[in-house]
Formats: sequence, C-alpha cells, structure tokens
Amino acid sequence: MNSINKNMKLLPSDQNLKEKMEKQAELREVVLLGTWASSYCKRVELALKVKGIGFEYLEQDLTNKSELLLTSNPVHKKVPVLLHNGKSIAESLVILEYIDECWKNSGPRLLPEDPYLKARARSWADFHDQKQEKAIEDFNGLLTVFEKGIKEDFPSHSPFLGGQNLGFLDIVVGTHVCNFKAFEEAVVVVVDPNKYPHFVSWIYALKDHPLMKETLPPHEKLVAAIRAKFFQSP
Ligand SMILES: N[C@@H](CCC(=O)N[C@@H](CS)C(=O)NCC(=O)O)C(=O)O
Repeated sequence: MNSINKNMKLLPSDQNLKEKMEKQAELREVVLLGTWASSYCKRVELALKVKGIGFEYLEQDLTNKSELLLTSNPVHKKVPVLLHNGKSIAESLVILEYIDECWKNSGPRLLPEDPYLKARARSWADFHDQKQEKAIEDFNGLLTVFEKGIKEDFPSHSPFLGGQNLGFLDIVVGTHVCNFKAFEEAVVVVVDPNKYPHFVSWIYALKDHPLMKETLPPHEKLVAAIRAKFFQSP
C-alpha cells in the first residue's frame, strides 16, 4: 500500500514526485483516493481487503484538493474515489457494488444474489447513510431502529449480518459504528448494551474481525479529530 501523506511538508522535488505519483495513479489497476478518518473511505478499503484485491492508497488533503481528486470526482469533489484502470468511480455504496460485480469470483460476495435480500441490504445501508449525516443528535434514534431491524431481519446474525463473512451491510455500517467508542469518549454518546443487545453484540463481532481491526482508524487519533471537529472554538 502506497500513501502520500499530505500533512508532511513537501520540498519542491517532493512536490514533483507527488505530482508524478498522482499521474501514475491513473495508470495503476486499482487505486483508492481516501482520507484516514473517513468511514466512507474505510468501507471501500475494507471491501477491497475482504475481496482480496490489491490496491494502491493515496491519502488526500481535503483542505487542498488534488488535481487527481477534482478531475476524478468533478461532481462531488469528495473521497472516496476508486480508480480502476484509469476509470473513476465515486460514492462509496456505488463503489462497493462495483467491486462486488467486477470481482465476482474473488473472495466472498458482498451482496446476496437473491434480489429481495439484496434490496433489503441496500435499503438498510441507505437508512444508515441518511441518518449518519445527523449522526450525533440522531444516534439514539438510529440505534433503536437498528436494534429492532436486526432482530426482525437478521435474527440469527451469525456472527455478521452477512453470515460467516463480512457482507455489504457489515462493511457499510460497521466501518462507521465500530468507531462508537471514540464517539463515546469524545462527545459522550453512550451505546447502552442493555438497551441495544443485538446491535452491540453485532458490533463487538465486527470489531473482532482481523480485517476490520486492520482497517479502522487509530482510536486515539480519531478521538482527537472528533473533539477538534465538535469542540472547535467559533
Ligand atoms: N455520499 C458520499 C459521502 C462522501 C463524503 O462525504 N466524503 C467526505 C469525507 S468523509 C469528503 O470528501 N468531504 C469533502 C468535501 O465535502 O469537500 C459517499 O458515500 O462516498
């Protein structure tokens, strides 16, 4: 995995090297443009790992967006962006489906084949993403609905909602909610295991998965970033 850390001060020769690397990125087979704390990016990173697809990673600075990011996602100008043989794909859920379709025979399928089960996983992912936008204030609302949904739609979650392997919904929701300890610490959002037993047992199973552990952002760094975001002086 190759990353350009934009937080580092770059000398002119480094700057040239960085530009060269970004140009070359378009020619490499699979390249992910992301940022370290973004759960949207983490879900793509995790999906690639679950499918066993080798990729290059280019860390992006969202305060000074690279030419590569602006040209590969001209509509939203956001990460994640997946470059596949020079073609760019934006929007994490779209990327996940692309990965699943494109590498059908590599690793486990992320989405079920059955159209109803596929639609159900997509609609839970959609619900999660809509709520995530207002995550802090609505977090308890999200937990209550998820708790009921897991009980009804995935009664045997064993141990993941996708079964034995991490599936679409485990990847989409897991890369966000597995960071709940950092939110608890930084902004005192409490996820009560007595109130949400199914949700919490699922999250602990996810947090235990080796690929999830390897992919999630470092806890202390994330707590600091959340604090900076929510408690910055006006
Ligand atoms: N719906 C998008 C959301 C992506 C997103 O919000 N990315 C943020 C980082 S977490 C971003 O790039 N923000 C830059 C900006 O808003 O200018 C997805 O699922 O990929």
